[in-house]
Amino acid sequence: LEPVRLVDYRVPAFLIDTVHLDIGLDRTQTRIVATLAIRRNPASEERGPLKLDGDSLLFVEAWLDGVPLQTRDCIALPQSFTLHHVPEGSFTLTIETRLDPSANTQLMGLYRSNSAYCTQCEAEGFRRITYFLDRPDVLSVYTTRIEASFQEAPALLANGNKIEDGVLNHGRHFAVWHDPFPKPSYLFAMVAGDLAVVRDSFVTASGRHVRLEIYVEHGKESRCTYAMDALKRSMRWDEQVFGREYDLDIFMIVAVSDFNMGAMENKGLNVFNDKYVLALPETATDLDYANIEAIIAHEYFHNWTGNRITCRDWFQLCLKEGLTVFRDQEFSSDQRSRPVKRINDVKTLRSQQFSEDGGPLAHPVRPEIYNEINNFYTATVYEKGAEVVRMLKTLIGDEAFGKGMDLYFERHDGEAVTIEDFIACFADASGRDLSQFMLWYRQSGTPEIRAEGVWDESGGTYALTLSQILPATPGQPQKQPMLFPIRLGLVGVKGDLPIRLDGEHFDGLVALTEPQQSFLFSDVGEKPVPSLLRGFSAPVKLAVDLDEEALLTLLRADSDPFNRWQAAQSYALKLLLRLVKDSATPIDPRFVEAISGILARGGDDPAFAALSLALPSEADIAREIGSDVDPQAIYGARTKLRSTLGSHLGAELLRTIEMMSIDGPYSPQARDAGRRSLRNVALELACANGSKAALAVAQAQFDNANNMTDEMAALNTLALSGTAAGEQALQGFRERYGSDPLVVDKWMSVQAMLPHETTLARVKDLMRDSAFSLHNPNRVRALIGAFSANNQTQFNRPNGEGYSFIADIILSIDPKNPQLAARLLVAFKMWRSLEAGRRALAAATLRDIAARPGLSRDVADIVQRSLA
Ligand code: HT7
Ligand code: ZN
Repeated sequence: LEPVRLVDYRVPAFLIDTVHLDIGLDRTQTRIVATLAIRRNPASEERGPLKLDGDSLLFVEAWLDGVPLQTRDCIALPQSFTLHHVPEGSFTLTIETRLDPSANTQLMGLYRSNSAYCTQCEAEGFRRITYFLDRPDVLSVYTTRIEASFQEAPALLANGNKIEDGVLNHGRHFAVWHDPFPKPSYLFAMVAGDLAVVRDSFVTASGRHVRLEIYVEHGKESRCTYAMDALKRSMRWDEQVFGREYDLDIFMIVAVSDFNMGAMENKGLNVFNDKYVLALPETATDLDYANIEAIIAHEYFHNWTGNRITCRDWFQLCLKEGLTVFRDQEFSSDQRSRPVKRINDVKTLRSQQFSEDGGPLAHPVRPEIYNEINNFYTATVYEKGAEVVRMLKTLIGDEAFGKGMDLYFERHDGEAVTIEDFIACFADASGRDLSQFMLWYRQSGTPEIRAEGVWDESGGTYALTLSQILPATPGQPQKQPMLFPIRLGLVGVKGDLPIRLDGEHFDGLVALTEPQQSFLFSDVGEKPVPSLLRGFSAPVKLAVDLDEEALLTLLRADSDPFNRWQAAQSYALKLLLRLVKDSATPIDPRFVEAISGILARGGDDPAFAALSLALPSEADIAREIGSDVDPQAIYGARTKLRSTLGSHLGAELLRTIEMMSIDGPYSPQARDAGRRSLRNVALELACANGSKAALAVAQAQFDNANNMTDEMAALNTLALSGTAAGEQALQGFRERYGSDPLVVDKWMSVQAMLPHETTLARVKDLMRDSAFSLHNPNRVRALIGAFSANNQTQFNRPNGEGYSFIADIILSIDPKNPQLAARLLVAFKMWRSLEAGRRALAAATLRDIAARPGLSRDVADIVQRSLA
């Protein structure tokens, strides 16, 4: 593999000012004629030939300023096009290529999904459509003419505004779209097909009328209501909170069923995985609704953070992704409950990103080297990237952050920029030196913050010492001390103590910049419990020795909701770690009492109570243990604790289930979703000891639910029970929803995640189900991905069967869809932390994959880094 390095970045030797694409659609013989207005880049010193990128292209013919090129003038290969003698000044180069969209199984470039044609160009898919300078710092104005059979594709869509359409001979028709905003090729999109459309409109703050259109398969129109509503709320929120208005006359979303990721922010024409558009109460869960809201917002917000201001090169991916995740998190926090959203985001960060950062695939938020860019759409770039933006806001304050964002939009609109350009706006807006902060973009690994406090009763002071430990990560054995915003307070029995720092009013925030630093708090009249890292103010592991009593104080009296939740988690984790070591450890009655207290107060904030009741996951426990992990022992410990809670709190759990029931029609709003989440966490705990009464409640819920959230929760609980009723419920569900792929996906996932000995055989059986296909990423992720990423005991079966099963699937998917195969392989990211037997089997499996000839670059890159 030939790596690409940040240090090798050079400005492009040529610029392409305009692109005219003429696309003649045909299932197997699509004709592309691209006319590019090209000139040398005055900022470049290179004087050589023009070399355009290509990927598996079939060249037909080329013209220079309208004159056909001869074979001696240029070389056209599948992977590149070179023009030897470049004219002075501007010139037009026209190139014709042929494509077979129906043979495109990679889902990059122009491909077919169901009966529609669609494109995916990020990161390097445009070069699979035509030869181009396929890099994000080449910005061009695009005009796209699409021609197709009217019967096959009545809808012809591309970026920008439609400027012309018309009917042609032989049942064909055409449309011409013009996008006035210069953009990189990765934001190009075209869709054509026989699709239904749902229309609405939006009036911007300055009074401009924007047409809104969502395109879906016929018959799915009624499932778009929530997505359309989320879109309008996103548009308004971006105006109100970031001062950003939409800029074209039309905004379109197309839902397709074959898609490698969640969605794509193409200018004016977002393409979505249909899973993140389609929702009805009877087909989508509360989580689906929340995801739809967040992803619709995320892609819409890219219009400014990503499209109007884009990345100079792919190393800067977090410039658009980290910032846009931060923006979508803020949006969801404003639409729903801020503390609940924060807790959920931190749960995701810890489970996805901390595990990545602690293993062989660790990389900085802004990587400096890559083999395959598609493998860098990671939790580190997205989720840790968002945390870095959040820390920036915490450090410089809301006002300076707002000014910095305004400056960014003002200074860089229409440009392709770097993280340095972004951070300079905040340094200028705040007057702060942010050079140490930049290390967050350069140093990989999850820092550990150790905290020790000493209370001096006689002087009423509390000395807090914080130190930072920066673990070695691949390619980074040594690190420089980083800057951490640490929000904190000191908590007494009745709540936060009004303390001072160095004799001054304390605003709740300290900055840790040295390897070790001490802070002296005064006015501390009672023995305090430190509440550190409030709101999870930095993406770190916090090591602080708090005993059970201290955790109970935080649980009861901390003013910070995040740390109240964290106290419950830390308490449970302590208990679980002891149980993993010794399964005979008795369950601490104070913990059971604390859980009972959470249940009793559950009605005050059900969503928060649900989060506090949910025990740390098996993966959370594994991460905490860190090495020589035995997934079966973890499962045993967690099962014992759940079952004990179920036995001790049975009556209270049943009461909560009853209290949280909702009369009336389903609403996806946070209030009702919170009640359902508490009810369903309680249901799961109540059934954990096999209680007949609780299982009967689950059965009734399964039979009578008026929404998919409750139905799925009941199905999951029944299936987990391993009873005949569970099997019957699974069968009944399949019969009820057999023709709805997105619902059948849920049914597959529930079964793939069962921690039962029989699950691997069940998954193999399900692969033979008529609804399953190895060609569709959603189906693969629902069954195979759920098994490898979310079934700790069965994927990590002690005899290695889980590993070899997944390896075989990866190898069979790789030739068709390398991106999908590479993502499945990431399931092995924690292999080094397993106990010796499983570790050896996982390593052997990875070595076996690595030795196969003809691996894609995507899979070869992940497997090599995993083994390094
Ligand atoms: N910016 C989008 C990334 C994306 C993508 C990347 C590689 C291959 C396929 C892809 N589909 C979408 C999604 C986003 O972050 O908004
Ligand atoms: Zn994004």
